[in-house]
Amino acid sequence: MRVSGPETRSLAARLFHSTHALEPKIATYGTVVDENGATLDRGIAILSIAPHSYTGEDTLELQIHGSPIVAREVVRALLACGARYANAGEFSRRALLNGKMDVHEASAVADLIAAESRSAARAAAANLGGGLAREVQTLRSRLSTILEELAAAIDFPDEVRDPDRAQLEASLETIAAELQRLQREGEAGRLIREGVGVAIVGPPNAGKSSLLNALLGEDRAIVSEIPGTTRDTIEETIAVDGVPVRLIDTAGIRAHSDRLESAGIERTRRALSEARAAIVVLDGSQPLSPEAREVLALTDDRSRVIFCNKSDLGDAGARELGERAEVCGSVFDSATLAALRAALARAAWGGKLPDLERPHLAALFELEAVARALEALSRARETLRRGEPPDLIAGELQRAYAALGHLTGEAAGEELLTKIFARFCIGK
Ligand SMILES: Nc1nc2c(ncn2[C@@H]2O[C@H](COP(=O)(O)OP(=O)(O)OP(=O)(O)O)[C@@H](O)[C@H]2O)c(=O)[nH]1
Ligand SMILES: [Mg+2]
Repeated sequence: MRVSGPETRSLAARLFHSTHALEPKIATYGTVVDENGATLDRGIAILSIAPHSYTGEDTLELQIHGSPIVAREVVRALLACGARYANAGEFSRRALLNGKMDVHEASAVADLIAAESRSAARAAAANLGGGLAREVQTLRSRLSTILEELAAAIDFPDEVRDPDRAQLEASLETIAAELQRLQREGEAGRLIREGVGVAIVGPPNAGKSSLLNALLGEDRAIVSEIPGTTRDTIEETIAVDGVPVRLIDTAGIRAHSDRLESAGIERTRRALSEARAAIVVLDGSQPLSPEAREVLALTDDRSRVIFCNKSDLGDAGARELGERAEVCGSVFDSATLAALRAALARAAWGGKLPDLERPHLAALFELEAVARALEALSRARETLRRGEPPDLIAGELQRAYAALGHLTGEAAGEELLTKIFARFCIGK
């Protein structure tokens, strides 16, 4: 149990009794009593003195035996002595207000608590120490130096010469390149946290459910030689290179007396709309059926992997597709599955992800701020190339500068803070 705030020490003196006086950061064994001095439990108390604590305030941590009844009694005694319940994320919020962490680190704490996979937890942990704010601050001060030069040229056109345009262009380009790297890493972080949907589509009996089962390593979906086995959409998540991939197995598009069933087309469309990429499973041993052609047409404008299955039975379809078939083989073959995973990673997120061991953009507002800064920078460079006057360039650079302020916390408004801390649970 944690208590934070200026009254912490007097609370500790009232509710925790020990033969040893509480010393900062020393675990001390003693008795937890209620407001009337009645014993509630025996346990450990650790006192931290401002500013050397998580919140930057005096903080008391009580380690008790953990029975819900005893815990409730201790809380009741704390409340009786004037403490109150923390709001969601209030400890981290106070830490932020007391300068113990920046907005970015506070978001990282929320991400770490919410992490659902090891790679997501590791990515969030890379952000815990801060560091991104410093990196962004460096870029910002480079922008501010340029702005000062421009301002001098604008204010004293007779005494100060316009900055060298080629040099200016080069500086802006390096700043933009740095921001683009931050953007790429930030997007990789989002992928790892949030994952992607991948639709498995194709004609009936092509082996879609067999593929889902094979990638999952268990018999989740019913597989049979009767076309139309899968009726409802089945979803399961696997990890590909640390990215959670939500596989969506669909019922195939069926033909009834020469006509393609419209409900099947609709189902496939719906699954595709929820997915970032598709695996088109075709029976590569057979010539392409009208159903196969329909699925190819439906996925033509999407990120997709065309997979010719059942190579053990023949290659009529695979030959017809030629180069377009990215992976040919069988779901029963492990090399085929490895090739499919790699092709899937390429189709869904362009293959290799940047290394996320170091601080990277994580929250949506951070990515948006960088995107805004990049847009303003690109407009500034455009203005520069057109040979427009320095004040127009300065206007755009100011916008880029302001946008980056959201990342260093300077421009973090109340609304943003509320959004960040709303994701926390009580007392974190
Ligand atoms: N020989 C061979 N048979 C396969 C292969 N992949 C799948 N099958 C078989 O093909 C049949 C259909 O497989 P499913 O996975 O049910 O096909 P589906 O695409 O999900 O079919 P629907 O749900 O009916 O749309 C099953 O009998 C599988 O065992 C393969 O690579 N080689
Ligand atoms: Mg199926």
